[in-house]
Amino acid sequence: MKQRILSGIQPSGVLHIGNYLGALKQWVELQETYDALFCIVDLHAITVKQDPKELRAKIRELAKLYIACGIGPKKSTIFVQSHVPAHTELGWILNTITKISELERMTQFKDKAGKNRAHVNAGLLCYPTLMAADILLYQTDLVPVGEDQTQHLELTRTLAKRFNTQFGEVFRIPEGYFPKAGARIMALDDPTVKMSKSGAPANYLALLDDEKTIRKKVARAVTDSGSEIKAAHDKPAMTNLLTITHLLSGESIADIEHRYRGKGYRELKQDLADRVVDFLAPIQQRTRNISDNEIETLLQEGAKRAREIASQTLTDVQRVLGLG
Ligand code: ATP
Ligand code: LTN
Repeated sequence: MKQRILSGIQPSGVLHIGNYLGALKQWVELQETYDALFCIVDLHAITVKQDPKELRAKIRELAKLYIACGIGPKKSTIFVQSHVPAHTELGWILNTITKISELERMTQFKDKAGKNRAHVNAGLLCYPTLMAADILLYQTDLVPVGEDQTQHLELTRTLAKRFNTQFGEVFRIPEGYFPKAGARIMALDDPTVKMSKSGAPANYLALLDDEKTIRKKVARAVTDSGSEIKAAHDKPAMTNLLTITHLLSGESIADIEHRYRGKGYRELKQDLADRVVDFLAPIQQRTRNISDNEIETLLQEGAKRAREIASQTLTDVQRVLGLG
């Protein structure tokens, strides 16, 4: 039996190169050796306000992007979270063994909720228990995600162990899988914060940005003081641009630094823009070539397989709890 991986991305905002390098790139590699499930986590996306029409379109667009980036519809199962009701049911059950203090401690919650907690919706607080349900329903071995998800994954493991201890061994304890480089791509306009879908357009390179936009964004990316092209702690902007170059080219950072010795930021940026444009062109082409019908069929089939696996775990959960 193959081991299983599962991961998900929210259909909110636009997919960016950080999502690709931090998560999707690993999914494409791991699907070759694992039983792979990739989810479009729409119920997570509605923890912030979404326009219904736009959300529907974003869900389909994200499914197309998964495939365009290399997820094989025959190799992997692609599905929409809300098409499998077991996620919300297990999410609810996990809420009952989760402490409010554990949820309030999550940095993603603290970042998104801000200071004025009284008006924050409860879904934002319970976001991690739904994510834990996504993972645990499928008896997942490995969860390939970016570094920002470390804390959520640790909570998932804690809840799985807690449940198993209190009610009996139902859940497999999942491990996180983080890329060696690229687990935290930084924003172009501020290299001290992570590149984010919900940020301002200048902060990210979207997978669907056109050539002109990419060139403009890369040219305007913040740089460090000084002029040396070198990855270092006190050079967060250069480290970020060099990391992206390294991941798109396969060339080591040391070799890239060597190649740019005596050259300026402008040259590095121009080359990087060329590389990003060349990398994204086929992805954009493939996205356009996938029809809406193909996606509908694929998502229906994906949901069917996901429901089958999820219902087995949910039945076990209900049984040990005295439900059902
Ligand atoms: P938002 O800013 O709206 O929270 P996001 O850009 O963080 O969105 P998600 O849907 O939350 O995107 O994340 C999808 C996947 O991409 C996750 O595995 C996450 O860890 C990864 N990821 C997100 N941002 C980055 C980043 N800057 N660098 C590396 N990986 C990232
Ligand atoms: N919380 C994640 C998205 C997410 C996820 C998951 C990732 C929801 N469910 C299950 C891996 C496995 C995020 O915000 N990036």
